[in-house]
Amino acid sequence: MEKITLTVKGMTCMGCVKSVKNVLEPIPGVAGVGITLDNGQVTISYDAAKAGLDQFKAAIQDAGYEVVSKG
Ligand SMILES: [Cu+2]
Repeated sequence: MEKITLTVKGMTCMGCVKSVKNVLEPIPGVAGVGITLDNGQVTISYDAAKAGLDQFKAAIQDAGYEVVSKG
């Protein structure tokens, strides 16, 4: 199981947190999503054989948020 932390810009309330969670959790291979609203940190636990960064980025961007950095 891999774990990655991304910094996401644009989340301003718990609704945003929920939106981001909702687009990441259904991705096959994603085992868990943890989000800290204060600093925009999104931590994803996933199976690297099934999912990856490009997919996470695309999903977050499609939801209307910006991935500003990895780590
Ligand atoms: Cu919001």
